[in-house]
Amino acid sequence: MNKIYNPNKESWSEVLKRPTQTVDDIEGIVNEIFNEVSRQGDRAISEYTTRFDGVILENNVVSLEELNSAIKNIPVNLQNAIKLAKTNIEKFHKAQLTNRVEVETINGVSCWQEKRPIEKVGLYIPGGTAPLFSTVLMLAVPAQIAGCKEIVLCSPPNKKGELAPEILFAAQLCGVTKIIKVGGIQAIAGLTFGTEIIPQVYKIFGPGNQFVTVAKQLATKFGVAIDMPAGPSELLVVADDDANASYIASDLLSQAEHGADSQVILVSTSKNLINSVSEEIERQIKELPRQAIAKKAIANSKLIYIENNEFALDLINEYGPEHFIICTKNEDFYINGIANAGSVFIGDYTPESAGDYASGTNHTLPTNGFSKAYSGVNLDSFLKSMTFQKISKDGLLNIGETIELMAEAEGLQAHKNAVSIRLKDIIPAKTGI
Ligand code: HSO
Ligand code: ZN
Repeated sequence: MNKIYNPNKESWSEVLKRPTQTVDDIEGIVNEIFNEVSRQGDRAISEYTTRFDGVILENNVVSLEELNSAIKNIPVNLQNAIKLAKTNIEKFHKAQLTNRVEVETINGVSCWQEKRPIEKVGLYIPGGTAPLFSTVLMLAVPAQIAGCKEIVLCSPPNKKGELAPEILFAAQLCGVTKIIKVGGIQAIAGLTFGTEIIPQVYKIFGPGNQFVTVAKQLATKFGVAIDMPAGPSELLVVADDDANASYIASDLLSQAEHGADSQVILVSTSKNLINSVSEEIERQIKELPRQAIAKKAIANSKLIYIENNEFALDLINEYGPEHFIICTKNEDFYINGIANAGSVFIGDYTPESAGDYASGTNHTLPTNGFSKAYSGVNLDSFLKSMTFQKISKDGLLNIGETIELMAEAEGLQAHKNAVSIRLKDIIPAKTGI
Protein backbone atom coordinates (compact mmCIF):
# COMPACT_ATOMS: atom_id res chain seq x y z
CA MET A 1 0.00 0.00 0.00
CA ASN A 2 1.24 3.46 -0.85
CA LYS A 3 2.10 5.90 1.87
CA ILE A 4 -0.55 8.47 2.82
CA TYR A 5 0.70 12.06 2.56
CA ASN A 6 -0.63 14.90 4.66
CA PRO A 7 1.42 17.78 3.29
CA ASN A 8 1.43 21.33 4.59
CA LYS A 9 1.17 24.11 2.05
CA GLU A 10 4.94 24.58 1.80
CA SER A 11 5.45 21.01 0.64
CA TRP A 12 2.56 20.82 -1.85
CA SER A 13 4.73 21.42 -4.87
CA GLU A 14 7.21 18.73 -3.75
CA VAL A 15 4.46 16.15 -3.19
CA LEU A 16 2.66 17.06 -6.43
CA LYS A 17 5.77 16.94 -8.61
CA ARG A 18 5.16 15.20 -11.90
CA PRO A 19 7.42 12.25 -12.75
CA THR A 20 10.33 13.91 -14.53
CA GLN A 21 11.57 12.98 -17.94
CA THR A 22 15.03 13.24 -19.38
CA VAL A 23 15.02 15.22 -22.60
CA ASP A 24 18.76 15.70 -23.00
CA ASP A 25 19.51 13.79 -26.18
CA ILE A 26 16.18 14.32 -27.83
CA GLU A 27 16.82 17.75 -29.29
CA GLY A 28 19.88 16.57 -31.24
CA ILE A 29 18.02 13.84 -33.08
CA VAL A 30 14.97 16.06 -33.63
CA ASN A 31 17.14 18.76 -35.23
CA GLU A 32 18.91 16.20 -37.38
CA ILE A 33 15.67 14.69 -38.68
CA PHE A 34 14.13 18.11 -39.36
CA ASN A 35 17.23 19.05 -41.36
CA GLU A 36 17.20 15.89 -43.39
CA VAL A 37 13.47 16.00 -44.11
CA SER A 38 13.64 19.64 -45.16
CA ARG A 39 16.55 18.87 -47.51
CA GLN A 40 15.60 15.47 -48.86
CA GLY A 41 11.85 15.20 -48.37
CA ASP A 42 10.36 11.77 -48.92
CA ARG A 43 13.73 10.08 -49.31
CA ALA A 44 14.61 11.02 -45.75
CA ILE A 45 11.13 10.06 -44.59
CA SER A 46 11.43 6.54 -45.92
CA GLU A 47 14.94 6.10 -44.52
CA TYR A 48 13.76 7.06 -41.04
CA THR A 49 10.71 4.84 -41.36
CA THR A 50 13.00 1.91 -42.11
CA ARG A 51 15.30 2.85 -39.25
CA PHE A 52 12.68 3.50 -36.54
CA ASP A 53 9.71 1.39 -37.58
CA GLY A 54 11.70 -1.46 -39.10
CA VAL A 55 9.78 -1.52 -42.34
CA ILE A 56 10.44 -0.68 -45.99
CA LEU A 57 7.38 0.88 -47.57
CA GLU A 58 6.92 1.22 -51.31
CA ASN A 59 4.07 3.60 -50.80
CA ASN A 60 3.18 5.19 -47.52
CA VAL A 61 -0.17 6.66 -48.55
CA VAL A 62 -3.08 4.49 -47.44
CA SER A 63 -4.93 3.20 -50.48
CA LEU A 64 -8.63 2.75 -51.08
CA GLU A 65 -8.20 -1.04 -50.95
CA GLU A 66 -6.59 -0.79 -47.54
CA LEU A 67 -9.48 1.36 -46.33
CA ASN A 68 -12.04 -1.07 -47.65
CA SER A 69 -10.37 -4.11 -46.15
CA ALA A 70 -10.02 -2.32 -42.79
CA ILE A 71 -13.77 -2.17 -42.45
CA LYS A 72 -14.07 -5.90 -43.05
CA ASN A 73 -11.67 -6.50 -40.18
CA ILE A 74 -13.73 -4.69 -37.58
CA PRO A 75 -16.60 -6.49 -35.85
CA VAL A 76 -19.94 -4.83 -36.49
CA ASN A 77 -20.57 -4.13 -32.80
CA LEU A 78 -17.28 -2.23 -32.61
CA GLN A 79 -18.15 -0.34 -35.80
CA ASN A 80 -21.43 0.67 -34.18
CA ALA A 81 -19.71 1.68 -30.96
CA ILE A 82 -17.34 3.92 -32.92
CA LYS A 83 -20.30 5.44 -34.76
CA LEU A 84 -22.18 6.15 -31.52
CA ALA A 85 -19.11 7.77 -29.97
CA LYS A 86 -18.67 9.83 -33.12
CA THR A 87 -22.29 11.01 -32.99
CA ASN A 88 -21.91 12.21 -29.41
CA ILE A 89 -18.59 13.93 -30.06
CA GLU A 90 -20.17 15.55 -33.10
CA LYS A 91 -23.19 16.79 -31.15
CA PHE A 92 -21.06 18.34 -28.43
CA HIS A 93 -18.61 19.98 -30.83
CA LYS A 94 -21.28 21.23 -33.26
CA ALA A 95 -22.93 23.01 -30.35
CA GLN A 96 -19.69 24.97 -29.96
CA LEU A 97 -20.24 26.79 -33.25
CA THR A 98 -20.76 30.49 -32.56
CA ASN A 99 -22.53 33.24 -34.42
CA ARG A 100 -20.66 36.19 -35.76
CA VAL A 101 -20.32 39.02 -33.26
CA GLU A 102 -21.25 42.38 -34.75
CA VAL A 103 -21.21 45.77 -33.04
CA GLU A 104 -21.62 49.33 -34.24
CA THR A 105 -19.11 50.78 -31.81
CA ILE A 106 -20.07 54.35 -32.67
CA ASN A 107 -22.45 55.63 -35.30
CA GLY A 108 -21.11 54.61 -38.74
CA VAL A 109 -18.37 52.32 -37.44
CA SER A 110 -19.31 48.70 -37.84
CA CYS A 111 -17.00 45.97 -36.49
CA TRP A 112 -17.52 42.26 -36.58
CA GLN A 113 -15.74 39.04 -35.71
CA GLU A 114 -16.10 35.81 -37.61
CA LYS A 115 -14.45 32.45 -37.33
CA ARG A 116 -12.78 30.75 -40.28
CA PRO A 117 -11.32 27.24 -40.42
CA ILE A 118 -7.61 26.59 -40.35
CA GLU A 119 -7.35 25.33 -43.92
CA LYS A 120 -4.74 22.62 -43.48
CA VAL A 121 -4.33 20.56 -40.32
CA GLY A 122 -2.20 17.55 -39.42
CA LEU A 123 -3.40 14.93 -36.96
CA TYR A 124 -0.80 12.72 -35.33
CA ILE A 125 -1.96 9.37 -33.98
CA PRO A 126 0.67 7.36 -32.10
CA GLY A 127 1.19 3.66 -32.81
CA GLY A 128 2.62 1.32 -30.22
CA THR A 129 1.14 -1.69 -28.48
CA ALA A 130 -2.37 -0.27 -28.29
CA PRO A 131 -3.07 2.28 -31.03
CA LEU A 132 -5.61 4.68 -29.56
CA PHE A 133 -8.02 5.11 -32.44
CA SER A 134 -10.42 7.07 -30.20
CA THR A 135 -8.04 10.00 -30.66
CA VAL A 136 -8.85 9.97 -34.38
CA LEU A 137 -12.46 10.81 -33.48
CA MET A 138 -11.41 13.48 -30.99
CA LEU A 139 -9.35 15.33 -33.60
CA ALA A 140 -11.00 14.62 -36.94
CA VAL A 141 -14.60 15.26 -35.82
CA PRO A 142 -14.03 18.89 -34.75
CA ALA A 143 -11.71 19.44 -37.76
CA GLN A 144 -14.51 18.42 -40.07
CA ILE A 145 -17.15 20.49 -38.27
CA ALA A 146 -14.84 23.52 -38.38
CA GLY A 147 -14.55 23.08 -42.15
CA CYS A 148 -10.81 22.42 -42.43
CA LYS A 149 -10.13 21.70 -46.11
CA GLU A 150 -7.16 19.38 -45.72
CA ILE A 151 -7.16 16.98 -42.79
CA VAL A 152 -3.99 14.91 -42.96
CA LEU A 153 -3.51 11.98 -40.60
CA CYS A 154 -0.07 10.54 -39.88
CA SER A 155 0.53 7.41 -37.85
CA PRO A 156 3.48 5.01 -37.69
CA PRO A 157 3.17 1.68 -39.52
CA ASN A 158 3.65 -1.61 -37.68
CA LYS A 159 6.29 -4.15 -38.70
CA LYS A 160 4.03 -5.37 -41.48
CA GLY A 161 3.77 -1.85 -42.85
CA GLU A 162 0.14 -1.44 -41.80
CA LEU A 163 -1.98 0.84 -39.66
CA ALA A 164 -4.54 -0.55 -37.21
CA PRO A 165 -7.85 -1.09 -39.07
CA GLU A 166 -9.71 0.87 -36.36
CA ILE A 167 -7.59 3.93 -37.12
CA LEU A 168 -8.42 3.62 -40.82
CA PHE A 169 -12.10 3.07 -40.12
CA ALA A 170 -12.37 6.08 -37.80
CA ALA A 171 -10.38 8.27 -40.17
CA GLN A 172 -12.61 7.41 -43.05
CA LEU A 173 -15.75 7.95 -41.01
CA CYS A 174 -14.64 11.43 -39.96
CA GLY A 175 -13.60 12.85 -43.32
CA VAL A 176 -9.81 12.67 -43.06
CA THR A 177 -8.56 13.68 -46.52
CA LYS A 178 -5.20 11.86 -46.59
CA ILE A 179 -3.78 9.08 -44.41
CA ILE A 180 -0.04 8.57 -44.40
CA LYS A 181 1.92 5.78 -42.78
CA VAL A 182 4.60 7.82 -41.11
CA GLY A 183 5.31 8.33 -37.45
CA GLY A 184 7.63 9.92 -34.93
CA ILE A 185 9.79 12.95 -35.52
CA GLN A 186 9.84 12.39 -39.29
CA ALA A 187 6.04 12.69 -39.45
CA ILE A 188 6.09 16.03 -37.65
CA ALA A 189 8.98 17.23 -39.84
CA GLY A 190 7.06 16.17 -42.96
CA LEU A 191 3.94 18.05 -41.89
CA THR A 192 6.10 21.08 -41.08
CA PHE A 193 7.99 21.37 -44.36
CA GLY A 194 5.78 19.38 -46.70
CA THR A 195 7.17 16.73 -49.05
CA GLU A 196 5.80 15.45 -52.33
CA ILE A 197 3.67 13.01 -50.37
CA ILE A 198 3.05 14.76 -47.07
CA PRO A 199 1.16 18.06 -47.34
CA GLN A 200 2.52 20.97 -45.37
CA VAL A 201 0.00 22.01 -42.72
CA TYR A 202 -0.67 25.11 -40.63
CA LYS A 203 -1.36 23.37 -37.32
CA ILE A 204 -0.41 19.97 -35.87
CA PHE A 205 -2.57 18.16 -33.31
CA GLY A 206 -2.29 15.02 -31.28
CA PRO A 207 -0.42 13.20 -28.56
CA GLY A 208 2.88 11.42 -28.84
CA ASN A 209 5.95 10.29 -26.98
CA GLN A 210 8.72 12.64 -25.85
CA PHE A 211 10.26 12.66 -29.33
CA VAL A 212 7.01 13.72 -30.96
CA THR A 213 6.43 16.35 -28.28
CA VAL A 214 9.86 17.91 -28.80
CA ALA A 215 9.35 17.72 -32.58
CA LYS A 216 6.02 19.55 -32.28
CA GLN A 217 7.73 22.25 -30.28
CA LEU A 218 10.39 22.60 -32.98
CA ALA A 219 7.65 22.82 -35.62
CA THR A 220 6.46 26.05 -33.97
CA LYS A 221 9.87 27.62 -34.74
CA PHE A 222 9.04 27.12 -38.42
CA GLY A 223 5.70 28.88 -38.07
CA VAL A 224 3.48 25.83 -37.61
CA ALA A 225 1.00 26.05 -34.73
CA ILE A 226 0.42 23.13 -32.34
CA ASP A 227 -2.52 22.21 -30.14
CA MET A 228 -0.58 22.10 -26.86
CA PRO A 229 2.53 20.63 -25.30
CA ALA A 230 1.34 17.11 -24.45
CA GLY A 231 2.62 14.94 -21.62
CA PRO A 232 1.76 11.74 -19.76
CA SER A 233 -1.85 11.22 -18.66
CA GLU A 234 -3.00 12.44 -15.27
CA LEU A 235 -6.00 12.01 -13.04
CA LEU A 236 -6.84 13.58 -9.72
CA VAL A 237 -9.85 12.34 -7.76
CA VAL A 238 -11.32 14.18 -4.81
CA ALA A 239 -13.52 11.96 -2.67
CA ASP A 240 -15.08 11.91 0.79
CA ASP A 241 -16.52 9.27 3.13
CA ASP A 242 -19.57 8.85 0.94
CA ALA A 243 -17.65 7.88 -2.17
CA ASN A 244 -17.47 4.37 -3.60
CA ALA A 245 -13.91 3.11 -3.08
CA SER A 246 -14.10 0.44 -5.79
CA TYR A 247 -15.26 2.91 -8.40
CA ILE A 248 -12.49 5.32 -7.47
CA ALA A 249 -9.84 2.60 -7.60
CA SER A 250 -11.09 1.62 -11.07
CA ASP A 251 -10.78 5.22 -12.26
CA LEU A 252 -7.27 5.63 -10.87
CA LEU A 253 -6.22 2.39 -12.56
CA SER A 254 -7.81 3.47 -15.84
CA GLN A 255 -5.30 6.28 -16.14
CA ALA A 256 -2.45 4.33 -14.56
CA GLU A 257 -2.61 1.75 -17.36
CA HIS A 258 -1.77 4.40 -19.98
CA GLY A 259 1.92 4.47 -19.18
CA ALA A 260 4.50 4.01 -16.46
CA ASP A 261 4.82 7.78 -16.31
CA SER A 262 1.07 8.43 -15.84
CA GLN A 263 0.23 10.09 -12.57
CA VAL A 264 -2.88 9.42 -10.52
CA ILE A 265 -3.69 11.20 -7.28
CA LEU A 266 -6.38 10.72 -4.67
CA VAL A 267 -7.20 13.67 -2.42
CA SER A 268 -9.58 13.00 0.43
CA THR A 269 -10.85 14.40 3.68
CA SER A 270 -11.36 10.81 4.87
CA LYS A 271 -8.56 8.47 5.92
CA ASN A 272 -11.00 5.56 5.85
CA LEU A 273 -11.80 6.19 2.22
CA ILE A 274 -8.12 6.45 1.34
CA ASN A 275 -7.42 3.09 2.99
CA SER A 276 -10.32 1.40 1.23
CA VAL A 277 -9.27 2.79 -2.18
CA SER A 278 -5.75 1.61 -1.60
CA GLU A 279 -6.94 -1.92 -0.81
CA GLU A 280 -9.18 -1.90 -3.86
CA ILE A 281 -6.30 -0.85 -6.10
CA GLU A 282 -4.25 -3.83 -4.84
CA ARG A 283 -7.17 -6.12 -5.56
CA GLN A 284 -8.16 -4.78 -8.98
CA ILE A 285 -4.66 -4.32 -10.37
CA LYS A 286 -4.02 -8.08 -10.24
CA GLU A 287 -6.69 -8.63 -12.86
CA LEU A 288 -5.32 -6.14 -15.38
CA PRO A 289 -3.55 -7.27 -18.55
CA ARG A 290 -1.46 -4.09 -18.37
CA GLN A 291 -0.67 -4.48 -14.68
CA ALA A 292 3.08 -4.15 -15.20
CA ILE A 293 2.55 -0.62 -16.56
CA ALA A 294 -0.17 0.26 -14.06
CA LYS A 295 2.02 -0.88 -11.14
CA LYS A 296 4.80 1.51 -12.14
CA ALA A 297 2.37 4.40 -12.46
CA ILE A 298 0.75 3.56 -9.13
CA ALA A 299 4.17 3.53 -7.50
CA ASN A 300 4.57 7.18 -8.56
CA SER A 301 1.11 8.10 -7.45
CA LYS A 302 -0.03 9.84 -4.31
CA LEU A 303 -2.71 9.31 -1.70
CA ILE A 304 -3.25 12.65 0.00
CA TYR A 305 -5.20 13.27 3.18
CA ILE A 306 -6.34 16.87 3.64
CA GLU A 307 -8.33 17.96 6.68
CA ASN A 308 -10.79 20.29 4.98
CA ASN A 309 -12.34 21.01 1.60
CA GLU A 310 -10.97 24.56 1.28
CA PHE A 311 -7.38 23.32 1.57
CA ALA A 312 -8.10 20.43 -0.75
CA LEU A 313 -9.43 22.80 -3.41
CA ASP A 314 -6.38 25.05 -3.14
CA LEU A 315 -4.10 22.06 -3.57
CA ILE A 316 -6.03 20.81 -6.61
CA ASN A 317 -5.90 24.24 -8.24
CA GLU A 318 -2.18 24.40 -7.58
CA TYR A 319 -1.72 21.05 -9.33
CA GLY A 320 -4.07 21.72 -12.26
CA PRO A 321 -4.89 18.11 -13.24
CA GLU A 322 -5.65 17.00 -16.78
CA HIS A 323 -8.69 15.05 -15.52
CA PHE A 324 -10.51 15.88 -12.29
CA ILE A 325 -13.12 13.55 -10.76
CA ILE A 326 -15.38 14.85 -8.00
CA CYS A 327 -17.03 12.24 -5.76
CA THR A 328 -18.13 14.22 -2.71
CA LYS A 329 -21.40 15.16 -1.02
CA ASN A 330 -20.78 18.84 -1.62
CA GLU A 331 -19.86 18.50 -5.27
CA ASP A 332 -20.94 22.10 -6.00
CA PHE A 333 -18.16 23.42 -3.81
CA TYR A 334 -15.60 21.80 -6.12
CA ILE A 335 -17.51 22.46 -9.33
CA ASN A 336 -17.69 26.17 -8.60
CA GLY A 337 -14.23 26.44 -7.12
CA ILE A 338 -12.15 24.52 -9.65
CA ALA A 339 -10.00 26.99 -11.56
CA ASN A 340 -7.44 24.72 -13.21
CA ALA A 341 -8.36 21.38 -14.77
CA GLY A 342 -8.59 20.04 -18.32
CA SER A 343 -11.89 18.19 -17.92
CA VAL A 344 -14.11 17.58 -14.89
CA PHE A 345 -16.11 14.41 -14.14
CA ILE A 346 -18.84 14.59 -11.52
CA GLY A 347 -20.50 11.92 -9.37
CA ASP A 348 -20.38 8.18 -8.93
CA TYR A 349 -21.54 7.31 -12.42
CA THR A 350 -19.16 9.45 -14.44
CA PRO A 351 -16.02 7.40 -15.00
CA GLU A 352 -13.21 9.17 -16.77
CA SER A 353 -13.35 6.54 -19.50
CA ALA A 354 -16.67 8.07 -20.56
CA GLY A 355 -14.86 11.24 -21.63
CA ASP A 356 -12.04 9.21 -23.15
CA TYR A 357 -14.41 7.55 -25.59
CA ALA A 358 -18.03 8.34 -25.93
CA SER A 359 -19.78 10.99 -23.81
CA GLY A 360 -18.97 13.72 -26.32
CA THR A 361 -16.26 15.83 -24.66
CA ASN A 362 -12.76 15.88 -26.08
CA HIS A 363 -10.01 13.78 -24.54
CA THR A 364 -7.07 15.78 -25.91
CA LEU A 365 -6.36 17.80 -22.80
CA PRO A 366 -3.61 19.86 -21.19
CA THR A 367 -1.27 17.91 -18.90
CA ASN A 368 1.69 18.87 -16.76
CA GLY A 369 -0.08 21.83 -15.15
CA PHE A 370 -0.83 23.46 -18.51
CA SER A 371 -4.52 23.50 -17.55
CA LYS A 372 -3.63 26.73 -15.77
CA ALA A 373 -3.33 28.45 -19.15
CA TYR A 374 -4.45 26.08 -21.92
CA SER A 375 -7.83 24.69 -22.97
CA GLY A 376 -8.29 21.15 -24.16
CA VAL A 377 -8.88 20.61 -27.87
CA ASN A 378 -12.31 21.92 -28.88
CA LEU A 379 -13.97 23.33 -31.96
CA ASP A 380 -12.12 26.65 -31.63
CA SER A 381 -8.81 24.80 -31.84
CA PHE A 382 -9.55 24.32 -35.55
CA LEU A 383 -10.79 27.86 -36.17
CA LYS A 384 -9.32 31.32 -36.20
CA SER A 385 -11.17 34.46 -35.23
CA MET A 386 -10.97 37.19 -37.84
CA THR A 387 -12.20 40.73 -37.45
CA PHE A 388 -13.80 42.91 -40.11
CA GLN A 389 -14.83 46.55 -40.15
CA LYS A 390 -16.65 48.94 -42.41
CA ILE A 391 -16.73 52.66 -41.72
CA SER A 392 -19.04 55.12 -43.38
CA LYS A 393 -18.34 58.80 -44.00
CA ASP A 394 -20.27 59.64 -40.85
CA GLY A 395 -18.31 57.00 -39.00
CA LEU A 396 -15.00 58.50 -40.07
CA LEU A 397 -16.24 61.92 -39.00
CA ASN A 398 -17.01 60.42 -35.59
CA ILE A 399 -13.59 58.86 -34.94
CA GLY A 400 -11.31 60.68 -37.40
CA GLU A 401 -10.07 63.37 -35.05
CA THR A 402 -9.41 60.81 -32.34
CA ILE A 403 -7.22 58.79 -34.71
CA GLU A 404 -5.40 61.92 -35.91
CA LEU A 405 -4.61 63.03 -32.37
CA MET A 406 -3.40 59.61 -31.28
CA ALA A 407 -1.30 59.07 -34.43
CA GLU A 408 0.30 62.47 -34.04
CA ALA A 409 1.09 61.79 -30.40
CA GLU A 410 2.79 58.53 -31.40
CA GLY A 411 4.80 60.42 -34.02
CA LEU A 412 3.23 58.52 -36.90
CA GLN A 413 2.38 61.18 -39.44
CA ALA A 414 1.47 58.76 -42.23
CA HIS A 415 -1.13 57.16 -40.01
CA LYS A 416 -2.66 60.58 -39.36
CA ASN A 417 -2.57 61.42 -43.07
CA ALA A 418 -4.57 58.32 -43.97
CA VAL A 419 -7.42 59.86 -42.03
CA SER A 420 -6.88 63.54 -42.84
CA ILE A 421 -6.84 62.95 -46.60
CA ARG A 422 -10.32 61.45 -46.35
CA LEU A 423 -11.70 63.96 -43.87
CA LYS A 424 -10.72 66.75 -46.24
CA ASP A 425 -12.96 65.22 -48.87
CA ILE A 426 -15.80 64.54 -46.48
CA ILE A 427 -15.96 67.80 -44.57
CA PRO A 428 -16.58 70.23 -47.48
CA ALA A 429 -19.22 67.88 -48.79
CA LYS A 430 -20.84 67.74 -45.38
CA THR A 431 -20.65 71.44 -44.67
CA GLY A 432 -21.41 72.36 -48.25
CA ILE A 433 -18.27 74.52 -48.55
N1 HSO B 1 -7.10 9.33 -21.32
C1 HSO B 1 -6.35 9.65 -22.52
C2 HSO B 1 -7.11 9.40 -23.78
C3 HSO B 1 -7.48 7.98 -24.06
N2 HSO B 1 -7.85 7.07 -23.17
C4 HSO B 1 -7.57 7.36 -25.28
C5 HSO B 1 -8.16 5.95 -23.81
N3 HSO B 1 -7.99 6.12 -25.08
C6 HSO B 1 -6.02 11.13 -22.52
O1 HSO B 1 -5.37 11.50 -21.39
ZN1 ZN C 1 -7.55 7.21 -21.02
